[in-house]
Amino acid sequence: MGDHVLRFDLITLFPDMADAITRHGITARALQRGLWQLRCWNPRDFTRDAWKTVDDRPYGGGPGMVMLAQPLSETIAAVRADRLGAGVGAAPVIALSPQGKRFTDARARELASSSGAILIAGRYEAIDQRLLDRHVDDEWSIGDFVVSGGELPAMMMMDAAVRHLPGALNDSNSAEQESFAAGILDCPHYTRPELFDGLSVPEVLLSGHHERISRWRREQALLATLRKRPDLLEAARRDGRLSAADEAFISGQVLPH
Ligand code: 9WO
Repeated sequence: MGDHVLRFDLITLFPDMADAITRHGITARALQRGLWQLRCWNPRDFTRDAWKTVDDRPYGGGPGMVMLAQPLSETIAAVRADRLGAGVGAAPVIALSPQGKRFTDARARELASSSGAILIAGRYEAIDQRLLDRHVDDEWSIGDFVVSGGELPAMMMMDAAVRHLPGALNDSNSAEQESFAAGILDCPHYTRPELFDGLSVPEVLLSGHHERISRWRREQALLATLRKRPDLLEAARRDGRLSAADEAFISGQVLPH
């Protein structure tokens, strides 16, 4: 680990969709700085018929179309050869599917410190099972819902990973300060003006008293976690990530029923 570039290979019928992360914001800047790489591969370029067919009707009948195994298989072979030629490390083939393992911030961090992944973004109703059986190492899900294709889930995973690369964010350690790194939720944030729509900025944030501000932020984060995600607070307690001061503050809180 450490001695490699983070490279993603995205297999998709809609490579232009990757513009969402290659042309905008933090992920685009990190790409320009050479912190990570993305190559898109279109299975349509690996078809063998004059019509460039990438899908066909399902055996056994039923609605929708199924992605052909052959164009995907040859795309994966081309990706592997290209990665080898580029001298980047081998990478697992991952399909995006609601049946997969849940993608978490912990997985995003692991991904960021790896050689990357070959991501298969399916379209239509499904991918031929034999392609999955032969070539896919893992299936990952971003949640229990169905979307029209694997591209958006793949991009969310890449974005989440890239944010963890050293130097990707302006503030050197802001990824580590973010809610899920600490395992509890974020505190509220405020900017100008001091009064908006009858609501004031909490006095403590205007005090200039850094110790009080830190304590307030920690307490607000604990409070938000207690109210919105008690499961995360329980996990933090179990892992010994709550101080005596944290526990004292939590004990003083009364939950609304
Ligand atoms: C597998 C699967 C299993 C149960 C129900 C739906 C399923 N879709 C797939 C699959 O591989 N789908 C391909 C990608 C083709 C159809 C659109 N695809 C997709 C991926 N829809 N939703 C996702 C997805 C991916 C990651 N996290 C949430 C949803």
